[in-house]
Amino acid sequence: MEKLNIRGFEIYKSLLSQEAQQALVKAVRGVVEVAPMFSPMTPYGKPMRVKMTSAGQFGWVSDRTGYRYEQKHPNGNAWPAIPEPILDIWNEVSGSARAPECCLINYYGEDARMGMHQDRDEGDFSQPVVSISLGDDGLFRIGNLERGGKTDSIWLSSGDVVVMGGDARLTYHGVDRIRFGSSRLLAKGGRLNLTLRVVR
Ligand SMILES: O=C(O)CCC(=O)C(=O)O
Ligand SMILES: [Mn+2]
Repeated sequence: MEKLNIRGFEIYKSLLSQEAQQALVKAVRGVVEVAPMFSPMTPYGKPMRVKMTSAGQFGWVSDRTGYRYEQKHPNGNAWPAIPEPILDIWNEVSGSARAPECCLINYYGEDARMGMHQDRDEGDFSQPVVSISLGDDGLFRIGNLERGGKTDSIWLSSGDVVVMGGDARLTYHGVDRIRFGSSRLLAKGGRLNLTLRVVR
């Protein structure tokens, strides 16, 4: 394990063992059985390139009316609880006394990416966002508190964990591309990213 700090984001390289990563994949599979992945529409009318679902009291959804947290999956079911092995990571690295209320699960297939954005749909920006990477490597870009300007990029690999908090809580970030097939954790390839968030 190596801990880096890039623009205030704390990056724990290789925090999770292979066994821990496998346990997380199993936990995600359990979530997806109840709350299937879907391809959200952006408010601008373009489908997102990532597929997503959530666990927890709230799930993050996007459609023509905007981005927001909802207490139900688009299929009408409540989101499943956040699995214990995922909560354990929050407890280890977040430094927060609160519990996460959402675990957003993003799946990146071969051509998926995520544009530069801030995570700003939550009610308390003193609470960090904790991000867990599984599967293929993803090129993560870290910018500034305002759009534009210089950026730094780092490859996030399976088992890496990033804490986006403190003064960097509203820093712009995104994923430019993935290295499809770089990991054998997921049988069909691709990258899973889990982000834990306190919503209220
Ligand atoms: O996939 C990642 O590493 C970042 C995901 C992200 O920024 C988000 O879901 O808001
Ligand atoms: Mn984000």
